[in-house]
Amino acid sequence: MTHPTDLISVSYDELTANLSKGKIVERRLSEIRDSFLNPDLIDKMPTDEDPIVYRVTAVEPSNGTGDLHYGLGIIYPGKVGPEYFLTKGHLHQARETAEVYIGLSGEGYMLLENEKTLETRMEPLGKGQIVYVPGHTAHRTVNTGDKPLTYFGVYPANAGHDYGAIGKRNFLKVIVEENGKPTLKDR
Ligand code: S6P
Ligand code: ZN
Repeated sequence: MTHPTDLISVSYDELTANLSKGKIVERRLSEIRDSFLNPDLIDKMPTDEDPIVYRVTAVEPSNGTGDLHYGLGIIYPGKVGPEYFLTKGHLHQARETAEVYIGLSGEGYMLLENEKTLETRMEPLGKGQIVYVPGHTAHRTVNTGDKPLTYFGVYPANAGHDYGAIGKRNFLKVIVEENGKPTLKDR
């Protein structure tokens, strides 16, 4: 398998998660309203704006067996009620595929939910932290700080995204601010 040489080397900025190349996906609050515990609170927010909650730039150099894709993400600071800004979250279409995340700047957590045991973990993801997401694990990233959270994630090229399974019922647990601290609670 030959790889396009223009994607062998890419530069990035750890504070903005901007990449010199890649496919950009932006998610605004209105698009992911059902990811939140209380979407009705969005309608009551004192602004007519529809802010960008997060942006991901993905680099997909090749799609052969053994190839890898990666992305840089930025989640802006913000909350809907007590719940911090978050990503939609997904399982991989190829359920057995794992992923490694590396925190680049800011403060946050990953919510990991095993689809078989339904066990949930809340793992720190900020600058200096690495999270291994095993296969069969729904994953969502949450910005619990007051600055953007940026991160790098690398995954097998065949992983794919399955938003449907988790989108239907959402994650079983939420990360909300309680007594000024990020806290894991039942939905
Ligand atoms: C891809 C990887 C990340 C997410 C990104 C946005 O496997 O896990 O690049 O795509 O964090 O989350 P989501 O749930 O909107 O894809
Ligand atoms: Zn993933």
